[in-house]
Amino acid sequence: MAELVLVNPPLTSWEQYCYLEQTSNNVAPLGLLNLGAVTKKAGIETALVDAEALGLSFDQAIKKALSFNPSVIAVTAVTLSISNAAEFASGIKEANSSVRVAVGGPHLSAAPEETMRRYPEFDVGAIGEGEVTIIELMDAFRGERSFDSVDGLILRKDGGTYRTSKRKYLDDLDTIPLQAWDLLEQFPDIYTPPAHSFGRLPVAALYTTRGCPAQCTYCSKNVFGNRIRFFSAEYVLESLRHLISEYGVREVKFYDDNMTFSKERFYAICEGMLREKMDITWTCVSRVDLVDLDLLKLAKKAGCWQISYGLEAASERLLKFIRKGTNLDKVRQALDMTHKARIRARGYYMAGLPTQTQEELEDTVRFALKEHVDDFQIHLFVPFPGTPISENIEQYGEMIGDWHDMNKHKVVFIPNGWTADELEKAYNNALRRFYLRPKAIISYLGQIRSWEALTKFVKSGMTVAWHWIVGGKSDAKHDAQSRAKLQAKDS
Ligand code: B12
Ligand code: SF4
Repeated sequence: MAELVLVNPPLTSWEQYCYLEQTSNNVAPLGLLNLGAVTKKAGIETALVDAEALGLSFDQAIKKALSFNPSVIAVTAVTLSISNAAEFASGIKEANSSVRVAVGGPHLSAAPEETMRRYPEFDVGAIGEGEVTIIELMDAFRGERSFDSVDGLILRKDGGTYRTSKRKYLDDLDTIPLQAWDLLEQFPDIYTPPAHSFGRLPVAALYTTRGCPAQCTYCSKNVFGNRIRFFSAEYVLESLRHLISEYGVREVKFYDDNMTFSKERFYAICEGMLREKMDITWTCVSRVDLVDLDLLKLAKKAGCWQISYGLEAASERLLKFIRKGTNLDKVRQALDMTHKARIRARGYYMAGLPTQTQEELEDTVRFALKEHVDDFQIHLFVPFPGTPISENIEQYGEMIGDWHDMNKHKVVFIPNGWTADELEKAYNNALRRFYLRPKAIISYLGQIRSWEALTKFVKSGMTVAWHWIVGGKSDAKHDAQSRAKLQAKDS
C-alpha cells in the first residue's frame, strides 16, 4: 500500500536512441528519488515505478502502479516522454477514475499551458523544483489546504488553466534528504550505462549542483533556472558513502552541468574522497572555462577518468550565435589540460544548429578528429520548448517533428540551406567517421576495465557498425515494433 506512487513513464530504448538503442544509458530517475526522499521523511507512504528502466508496457505500468492502491500518482517527463506520460495517465483514469494524477519535470515546467491543454488526463501540473511542492500538494489532495495556496502549480478551471504563485528555489540544498535509492526495484543491477561509458559496475548517477548562470540559447533550464546552487562537499561525500556501503557502488556519474563551478567545493569533494580512501571511479561534466591543470590532476588522483564538455561546434561564429561564452582557444586548452592530467575528454556536439552550414559541420567533425577528443557525442539540434532559441525558430528553418520526436536522434528541425536527408546523412556520417577508426576503437578498449563492459562493448559496437555499413530495418518498422511493445496487454 502507498498513498503516493512516483512514476517514470514507459519509454522504449528505440524511442530514446533510435538505431543507437544498443548504446542506451539506463539512469535512475534522480528527480523522483529526491521527491521520494522528502515524502518518506514527511511520513507519506511512497512507492516508485520506474517503468522505463523495467521495460514495462503501459498495461504493466498501470497495473503495477495501481497495485499499491494509491490516491495520488506523480508522473515525471521530459518533452520526449510527455505523450507516454499522458497515455499512462489516461490508462490510470480508465482503470480507476478516483486516482489523481499530477505531472511535473522538465517538460511541464517548460510548457505548462500547452501540456495541460493537450492532455486532459493530468489533473494538476507542478512547475519547477518539486521538493516543497509535492508535500504541499499531498496536503491539498487530502483536503488539508487549498490547491490555490500551493506555489508552483498549474490548475484547471472552467475549461482553461491558471497558475498559482511561482515556486521559490530552495536556498539550502542540503536540507533535501539523501535520494531514496531504496524505492528502486533492482538498483543498482539494471542501471547500467553504455559499454564505452563505464569502467566498473555497479554504477550510480548523482548531481551536486542545481541551475546554471550561462546563457546558452538552446538550453532548457525551466526547472532550476539561472542561479547555480550547490550541495555542500560534505553532503556529496555522505551520498557517496551511502551508495558504497549500502549498494556496493564502485563508479559514479556526476551529471550536473558544472560540477567544477566552485573550485573550492570541488577540491573539498576530491580531497574527501582521497582522505577516506573511497574505492570509487567517476566521471563528471564541466565547461571548458571552468577547469585548470591543478584541478584536473586532483580529480584524476581522486578517481576521475572522464570529463564531458559541451563543445557544440568548432566555429567561433556559431559559439557566439548560441551564446556559449567560450571560444576554440579555450576548448583546445581544456582538451590539452585534460589529456595532460590523463583524464579522457568527451566532447558533446550538435548537428543542424540554426544558421550552421554544411562546411561548419564538416569543420566540427574534423576538429574533433584532430584534437584530443577521446569520446565524441554528436546529437541533432532540438529547439526544446521554453528555450530562448525556440522562440523565433521559424526564422532559421522548418520544424518537422513534434514533442515525441525530440530525442536528439531524429531530425525535428531543418535549418535553412539543408534538406532533412542531407542533415541526417551528415549526422550519421559524423558518427561513423569518429567511431569507425582503429584509433577510436583501441582507445575505447583501453578504457574498459571489466568483462561486463567488454562484452557489452563488442555487442553494441557490432550492432551499430552493422547499421552503418549494411543498413538496418526501416525506422517505420522499428517505430511500429516499439509501439506494439508499449501497447502489449498483459494476460
Ligand atoms: C542526468 C540527465 C540525463 C540522464 C538521465 C535522466 C534521468 N533518468 O533522470 C540521461 C543521460 C540518460 C539523460 C537522457 C536524456 N535527457 Co537528460 N538530463 C539530465 C540532466 C543533466 C539532469 C537530470 C536530473 O537528474 N535532474 C535532477 C532532478 C532532481 O531534476 P528533475 O528530474 O527535473 O526533477 C525535479 C523537478 O522537475 C520536479 N519534478 C519532476 N517530476 C515531478 C513530478 C511531480 C508531480 C512534481 C510535484 C515535481 C516533479 O521535482 C524534482 C526535484 O526538484 C538534465 C539537466 C538538468 N539540469 O536537469 C538533462 C535534461 C533533463 N535532459 C534532457 C534531454 C533532452 C534528454 C534526452 C531526451 C536526450 C538526451 N540524450 O539528452 C534523454 C531522455 C531521457 C529520459 N528518459 O528522460 C533535457 C530535457 C529538456 C526537455 N524539455 O525535454 C535536460 C533538461 C537537459 C537540457 N538542459 O536540455 N538525461
Ligand atoms: S548548456 Fe550547460 S553551460 Fe549552457 S546554459 Fe545549459 S547547463 Fe549551462
